[in-house]
Amino acid sequence: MDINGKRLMEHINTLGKIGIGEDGRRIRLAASDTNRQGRDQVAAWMEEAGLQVVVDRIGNIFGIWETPENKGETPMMVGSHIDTVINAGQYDGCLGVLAGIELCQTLQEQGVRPKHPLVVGVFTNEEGVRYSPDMMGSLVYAGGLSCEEALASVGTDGTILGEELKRIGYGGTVEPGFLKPFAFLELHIEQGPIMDVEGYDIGAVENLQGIHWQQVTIKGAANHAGTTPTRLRHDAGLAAAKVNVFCRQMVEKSGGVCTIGTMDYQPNAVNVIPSEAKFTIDLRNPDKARLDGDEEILAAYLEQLAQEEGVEITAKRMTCFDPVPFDEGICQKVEKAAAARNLKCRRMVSGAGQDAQMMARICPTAMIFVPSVKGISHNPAEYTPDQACINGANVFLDVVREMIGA
Ligand code: HGY
Ligand code: MN
Ligand code: MN
Repeated sequence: MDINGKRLMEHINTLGKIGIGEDGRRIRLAASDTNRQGRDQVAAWMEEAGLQVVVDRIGNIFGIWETPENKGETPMMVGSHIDTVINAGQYDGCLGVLAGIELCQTLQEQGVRPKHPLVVGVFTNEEGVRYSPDMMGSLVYAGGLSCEEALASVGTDGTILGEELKRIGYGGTVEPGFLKPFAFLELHIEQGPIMDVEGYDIGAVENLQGIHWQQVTIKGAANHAGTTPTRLRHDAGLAAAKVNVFCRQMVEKSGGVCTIGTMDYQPNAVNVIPSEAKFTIDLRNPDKARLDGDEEILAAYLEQLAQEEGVEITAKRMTCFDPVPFDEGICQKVEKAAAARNLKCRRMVSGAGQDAQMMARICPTAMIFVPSVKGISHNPAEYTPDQACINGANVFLDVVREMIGA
């Protein structure tokens, strides 16, 4: 049995068009108007596939396929996210959601009556670009963050998530966690270069690296760019640049990765020494001890730097997620299904944060990766060939069929 590859790719390409602005950038930030358009489209496809659509209080959407024969049995859940970063690709998250709906459609068309219900989840704010932390909807669902706290989170634009969800019509009533699945499986693009470079079709994802986000504020002294001698400067911008270079040298030793993806200078004028630099540090490592070690090394460096540059440095924790091991049994099912289809499969570690890492808190969980060409992601050049998406969705179908007794 195969999924309907043509239909899946049509859905991916249609959803991919939603949220492209005049400047050609694809942006569907959590709870924004373009996110609503994407949500409406996915909910419509869920209804077309005969799924019961339910929205919980943090705006997670669930498409439930239950039959008279399996009603009341514990469900399996699949799914991912459709919110994006800024100037995003079209496969990140969307493949997992749309392939989940495709599985339900294919199984129904083939007259299959599974022993367990199948639920397709679309989690709110996986990217964490507008509201922090990332993987928020699945974290709340898994009980790792209170719904009230999440709804009260303030966005980078000063909006309140709960109000935005209501405004776009996705402030649901059902309590997050209302369904306890016996397993969760997420199909996702690798977003890194390994599978493409090494020529693998399928990744059986066995764990996911730890992620620490923090916001750092450096306060120096604004002064004239021309008249202030170097030795008398308290340049917040220079200090921020030193932090970036230090972090790169630090992670080269620890085998982690570090990204300073946002930077806000004040007063941000060409001829004024920056009085303030506010930025985020995204630190990741598959090894918890090394990740925690880097955090300590960085904290000590910030203290030393404040002395050296005569600036004030404060750091505020945004997220702290440990590495997550996935379910060995499900990984073996993925490998077996790939082999049966003569697809080259290898074990993978997820470099990216995923909704699956949160669902692993409440049930046996794993992921299936498909290659990203040149490893490009969080970038409009993100690309996975149609056949690679279809291969992944077919392996996804085989594993889910085995697990729900279809
Ligand atoms: O940050 C991440 O790794 C994910 O894309 N939210
Ligand atoms: Mn993703
Ligand atoms: Mn992403």
